[in-house]
Amino acid sequence: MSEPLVLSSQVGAVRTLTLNRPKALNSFTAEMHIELAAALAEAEADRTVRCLVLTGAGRGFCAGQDLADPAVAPNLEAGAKPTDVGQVIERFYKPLALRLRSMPVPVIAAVNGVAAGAGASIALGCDIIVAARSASFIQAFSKIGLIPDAGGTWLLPRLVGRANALGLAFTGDKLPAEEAQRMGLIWKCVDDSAFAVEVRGLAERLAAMPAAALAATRSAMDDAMHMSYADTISHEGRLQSKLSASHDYLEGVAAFLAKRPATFTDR
Ligand code: T3D
Repeated sequence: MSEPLVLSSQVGAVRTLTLNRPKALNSFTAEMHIELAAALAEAEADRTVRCLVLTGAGRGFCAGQDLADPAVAPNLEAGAKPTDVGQVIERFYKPLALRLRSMPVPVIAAVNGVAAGAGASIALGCDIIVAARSASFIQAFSKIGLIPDAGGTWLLPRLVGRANALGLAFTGDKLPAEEAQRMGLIWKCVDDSAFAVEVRGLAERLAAMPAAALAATRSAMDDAMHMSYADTISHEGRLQSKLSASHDYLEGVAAFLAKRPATFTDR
């Protein structure tokens, strides 16, 4: 039997999904998309999961689309019908990016190695990005005549501003993790020797926090990107109304007043 293309494991409340095509730097095939979608649906439905970590097997995080995958690779023969990359985006990358952005729990991208093309976009679409010092981010699209996709053109300027976004996208230069942190593209770059411990510590910490409030924080911040200041304040109020009627708010306040740790359960 062939190995799964996405490995799933859970320790405590932390579910880790590992892209598992290390020989091709975990680049996406249609099959890997299908396995990842199933693993994400499973994690979403499992209430024991309170934090999700997405990472890669071997020396890479994800090198984007597998350019040799017969399902999507361009047919180089003269006169052949062109492959419609837009359809691949709509069928696979859009549902993946949207699902990561709407998970009921925080999502950490643990970028263990190179993240290129759509692999970089998928990492940057996660909530918190932690990268090993040896990792890098490459907007590889320009080198093959494409634009940053899988959310790249939305994410990049918002994360690092237009000047940096266009510089990265036009050149396709390798951005080392340390520089990515300095630029504000990612949350943190950590030494390779400390990477696993750092990711685990952060994931355990987030898993103990009020997941529903964290997921609402993510969506409120995303919504605020296209709302006025005044509308945003009202939107925050509506979300607070909902959250303040929930178990976690009552528990958080009760725990604070009793000077004890809170046990959050909402999702
Ligand atoms: O339909 C669609 O196309 C949808 C569109 C999706 C958007 C995209 O993601 S477009 C961007 C696609 N990705 C790329 O263009 C990146 C291509 N890869 C690279 O530029 C380099 O591999 C890296 C800079 C990421 C890493 O370089 P390096 O020197 O560390 O490793 P390497 O030797 O290039 O790669 C190792 C192996 O992985 C190698 O296989 P081999 O020779 O050992 O058998 C290489 O071919 C393979 N590999 C790396 N990336 C891909 C890949 N195979 C297929 N597709 C890849 N994207």
